[in-house]
This record gives sequence, C-alpha cells and structure tokens, in this order.
Amino acid sequence: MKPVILIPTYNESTSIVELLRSLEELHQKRDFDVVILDDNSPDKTADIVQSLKLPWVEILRRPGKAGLGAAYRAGFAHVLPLGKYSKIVTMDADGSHRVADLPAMLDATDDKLSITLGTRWMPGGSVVNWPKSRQLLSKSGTKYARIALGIPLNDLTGGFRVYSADLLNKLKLTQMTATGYCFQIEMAMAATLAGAKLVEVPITFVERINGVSKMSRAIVIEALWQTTLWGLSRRLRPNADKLHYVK
Ligand SMILES: Nc1nc2c(ncn2[C@@H]2O[C@H](COP(=O)(O)OP(=O)(O)OP(=O)(O)O)[C@@H](O)[C@H]2O)c(=O)[nH]1
Ligand SMILES: [Mg+2]
Repeated sequence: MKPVILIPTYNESTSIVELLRSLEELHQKRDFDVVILDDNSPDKTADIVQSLKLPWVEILRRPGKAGLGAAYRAGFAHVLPLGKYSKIVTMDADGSHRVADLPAMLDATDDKLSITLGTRWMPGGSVVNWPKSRQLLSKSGTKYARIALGIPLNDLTGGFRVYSADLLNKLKLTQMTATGYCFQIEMAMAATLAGAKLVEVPITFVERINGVSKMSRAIVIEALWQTTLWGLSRRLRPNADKLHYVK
C-alpha cells in the first residue's frame, strides 16, 4: 500500500510543472502516485501535465470549474474504490505547500483512523510572503471554527493534509456539501466526529509566485455562513452530525 497525492488545479499550468518536478525528486526515494483534479482549466493545465508523461501521475479531467470541495470529493471517489492506497494526501498546486514538508507529514502517524494537518499556526510553523490581511483571515477563520465547532486543531482552513484511507472509507463523503475552502473545515469536523486521531505537523506555507488566486469574497462568506450553521446544529442536535457524516 502506498500513498496517493490529490492535487486540485484550475489554471495552474506554470506552478503544477514546478511542483511535479519537485515531487519527482521525492519519488526517487519514496513510492506514491499523484492524481491531478483539473476542472477543464482554460490554460490547458491538464494537457501540459499529460505532456510530461510521468507514469505515476494520473489526470482526472472534470467538465468545468465546480470548486475545491467538489474536485476533492471526485478525487476521493476515484481513488478509494481502487483499494491500493493507505493514505490520501491533499495538496495545493500553487507551490504554497512544500514537498519538503511532506515526508514528516506522511510519517507522523500510522494510526488506522487519522487525519494529519500541515499547520502554519503552531510552534515551528510559518508563512512566507503572505500579506498580513491573509494571515489575519486565516488565523481568525481557524479561531472561529475552533470555537464554533469545538475542534481542537490549529489550522482548520489549510489544505495540506494526510487522511488515512480507513478514515475516508468511514465517512459519508457524499453528504459533504461545502464548495470552497470551508470544505477543509467540514472534513476536519467529520474526522473529529469519526473519532480519528488528530495529528498536527508544523509547515512553512509559501505565497504563490505564479498564477492567480481563486480566493474570493463568496468563498469567505460561504465559510462563515456554513461554520455558523454547523456550530448551531452541533449545539441544538449534538448527535445528528455524527449520524450525518459517519457510517
Ligand atoms: N479543480 C479545482 N481546483 C481549484 C478550484 N479552486 C481552487 N482550486 C485549486 O485549489 C488550490 C488552492 O487554491 P488557491 O487559489 O491557491 O487558494 P489559496 O491558496 O487560498 O489562495 P492564494 O493564497 O492566493 O494562493 C490550487 O491548487 C487551485 O488551483 C476549483 O474550482 N477547481
Ligand atoms: Mg494558494
């Protein structure tokens, strides 16, 4: 059993080539597969990845831009039935998540049910070239979700994670609804409800150099609104969420 790395892309043609080159170096030392989840990027990200002809990289071509959450759910639905992966990594394409941090995250735990978070906001974690406004948004988003949902983790909006396949198989992934980055909060909440071991590894997050951010006001509003609804539901119907998310 080996890990698989899921990488969502929308117009990341320059960044993804750099990331795959860097993953190729690690691939010489450790075995893993990569699945690119591309939403028919107009800049031909998928075709460019295909032209690299890397045998350990697969491309899942999706019809159009449908958000990060939908792309990841399609990725999970694609890899889990194959039954050949022990760990599923999620990682941004834009270079913000460093390959250098990946081995420590993969090695952090072998617990059957676990989620490992690459965390910026803990001792040893850091951000490089990220504007103060984004840092504030990220830190306060995590703080709000932590309090609203009672999840004892320090980076709930980050997307650099390792899920055990057993955990994902235990979750009702088709019940997840979040489209944007609050998908990350929803997954952390579901993992907590499933009784997963929660592990955090400090990472250095580097602001993208190439390409354009897909962060938008709509994504922030969705996250705020959804987190508030989830928080209320957990207080009003404490057992309903577990039934909703866990098989
Ligand atoms: N397939 C797919 N990928 C997406 C979508 N939205 C974002 N992504 C990818 O998700 C990852 C994170 O998106 P970013 O735009 O970098 O978001 P961010 O890291 O919050 O914003 P920056 O700080 O500007 O980088 C990147 O690899 C994007 O290409 C989408 O709708 N579909
Ligand atoms: Mg980014």
